[in-house]
Amino acid sequence: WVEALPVGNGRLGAMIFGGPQEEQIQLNENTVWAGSPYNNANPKALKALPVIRKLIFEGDFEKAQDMANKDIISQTAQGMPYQTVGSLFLHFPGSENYTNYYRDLNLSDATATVKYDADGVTFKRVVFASFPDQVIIIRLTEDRPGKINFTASMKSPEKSVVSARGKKKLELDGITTDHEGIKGKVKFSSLVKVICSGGQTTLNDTSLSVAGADTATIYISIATNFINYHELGADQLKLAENYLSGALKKNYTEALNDQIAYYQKYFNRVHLDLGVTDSVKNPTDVRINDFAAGNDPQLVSLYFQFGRYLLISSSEPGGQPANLQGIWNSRLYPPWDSKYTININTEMNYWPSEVTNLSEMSEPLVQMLKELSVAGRKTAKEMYGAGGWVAHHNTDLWRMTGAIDGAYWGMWPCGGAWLSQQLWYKYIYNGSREFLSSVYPVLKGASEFFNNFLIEEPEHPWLVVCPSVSPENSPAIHPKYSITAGATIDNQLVFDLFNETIRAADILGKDKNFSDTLKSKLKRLPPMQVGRWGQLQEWLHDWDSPEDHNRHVSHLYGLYPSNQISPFRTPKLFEAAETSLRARGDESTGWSMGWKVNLWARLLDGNHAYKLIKDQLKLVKNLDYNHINFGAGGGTYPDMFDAHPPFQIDGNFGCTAGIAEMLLQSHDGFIFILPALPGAWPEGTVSGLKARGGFIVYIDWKNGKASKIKIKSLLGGNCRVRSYDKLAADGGFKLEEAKGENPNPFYFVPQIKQPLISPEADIKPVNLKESYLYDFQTEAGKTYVLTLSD
Ligand code: FUC
Repeated sequence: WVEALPVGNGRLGAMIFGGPQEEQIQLNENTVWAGSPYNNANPKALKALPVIRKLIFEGDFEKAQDMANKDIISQTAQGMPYQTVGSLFLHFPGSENYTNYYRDLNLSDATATVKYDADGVTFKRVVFASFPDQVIIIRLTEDRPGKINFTASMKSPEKSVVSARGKKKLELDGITTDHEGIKGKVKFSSLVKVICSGGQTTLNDTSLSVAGADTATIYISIATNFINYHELGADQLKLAENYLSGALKKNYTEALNDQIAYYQKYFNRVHLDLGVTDSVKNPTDVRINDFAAGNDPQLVSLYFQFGRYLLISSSEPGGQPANLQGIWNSRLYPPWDSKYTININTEMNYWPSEVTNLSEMSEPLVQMLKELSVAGRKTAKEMYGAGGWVAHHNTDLWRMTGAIDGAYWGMWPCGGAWLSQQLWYKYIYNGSREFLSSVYPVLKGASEFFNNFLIEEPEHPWLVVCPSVSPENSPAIHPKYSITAGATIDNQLVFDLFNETIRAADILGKDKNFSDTLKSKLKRLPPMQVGRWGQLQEWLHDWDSPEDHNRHVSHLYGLYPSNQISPFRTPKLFEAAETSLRARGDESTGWSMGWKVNLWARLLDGNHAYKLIKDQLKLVKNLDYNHINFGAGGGTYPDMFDAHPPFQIDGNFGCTAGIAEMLLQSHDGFIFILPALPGAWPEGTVSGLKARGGFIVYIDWKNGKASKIKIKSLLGGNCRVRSYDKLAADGGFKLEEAKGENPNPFYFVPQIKQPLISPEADIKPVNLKESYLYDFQTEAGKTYVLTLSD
């Protein structure tokens, strides 16, 4: 399965195995999940809350965690799995002795091709998932007429029935499974229709055969009875028929051209060229295997574009957000249910969305946030007696918002705070007041929850999130107990959330009193602290161990994706973050390494970021799902899917975002050109990356120096640029040395309180490479050119 190639249109996904004798097309539809509408709040939480808080403040973590396990963690369902529809099989008789076998996935037009010769004939299959027509299309051709012979059948591990006779097509009808006491009620229908030129089609009871055709076009349509997260009842068969009859109105070429045009509108926005060597002639798995020791910069640009391809293919407006496996899953019980883990993984899926110019693709996440803000409002009230809305560390198709999986992992009420960051990113990259106004209630609701939930801890006293955890980690002094108060990531998340809500309210002219309340609470949040070995503290107390190699690096949220830690504004925290990251180590699970590419890019260390890319682009040779050690360290499968292991898509997305972050940053009050370029990429071109404030950037570099920069302004306003190289304006505009704060309203850099430094901490001064900072005024729609000055 991890050698098969993925296609998708956000709603439908298919994995193409590409066998000459037997083709398997494994199918997914993004609402095929076990269970049915439910929520899983634990009503005992309300009474237990003050007791658990008291235990935590007294340092009795064991009792506090035991109690949270019973009274806060859900005692009902722990999340539903995302499930496969099943597979379409095409059996080709006479293809046993094939030669010249070839298959590919073409990222430039989103088609997958299989070719081979058999019996003196060249056979070809092209597969794509059409967004405009909402079906998957397979085209079979050969170079000698009348040679296409095959039998099509379907199989599903779900409770299902396949029928064909009398229907003029294959039909698979199924229903998803019950899970943890929640009845499986998602009904789905998949229809397979074959249109041939020449030859004969025969329908049997459960299969369909084609003999002697010149060409065959196979349409796969899938629909479910899902209406929304709290409602089922749509007519899946009718919907599937509608998709199919709509698609059949076009001929194959029209359908292909429409899909390519749709796809390329997004995909072609960004080009990345890091150079090409002879390695590109090798198959992809060989290239991945050779990457670390070889010279194959094109594999990095390919991996980068594969990430963009995956986002376009797995997250389309109107569909569900990309889950742990995007939309591709062959199982009924995939790892971690292939659901939404929102203490890092779902957020990471969307890290490339703004910077790689695919803002539209986060629409499903925005929709999910709107739904969570409704489902989570009930949970906030029921569990914590708080206003606003809450989500814990996981959710699923049904937008469950209770705490799951045991308090060690699940006692984290900050999923909503982290996910909501995407709303703010969308605003500051694209500048739409209308968008901000449409999501303001979600942002405000997330803040309302913390406004109620924050509690004063007895020591300092600061306002903290309690009970909580620093995701999936515990201090060395009590390794069995993660439960805590005031974990650094929580402080950072609430800090961002409050600042953004205040700012949004101000822009929209709303909620002055509420903003004032948030402002006064902001001042009482714990500051980031530097601990005894110079590290950024993960917890409120100096508990970090330099031996801790946990894959989660939650406290570094402040460095990336957030902008609270900066070499220019908070140099001590910047040093401390580096100390923490270095101690955590490089090699880890896939997503952890993806995160670290971004973190080293933010630390302005391109060579270290590149080292992590090398760790990530290591070929995974163990493809045996049944014998995988889930914690054994990541890498890349032959089809370029990221290995947690097993496959988890966040690593692909995290690393894609990281590659962009090495070439362009815009979080620190300016656009930083080539902030973390590694020695391995002395020359190259990148075009179409997006910066905050609505700037589209083109960079050409040679000998490690930016030689030409073009910046297109979408919104107008001041453009501030930082570069290691001295620049000059090319054209009639004035480039000035920048001073003071950037007046561009989208370059919002919140003020951070001075960090608390432990007396033993040894902080080296930040040693920054010299750089230049410029300002110039832009007009919306205009492009500005900067060149290297001598
Ligand atoms: C958390 C992580 C795992 C994995 C899972 C989906 O439990 O710690 O590494 O990503 O989510």
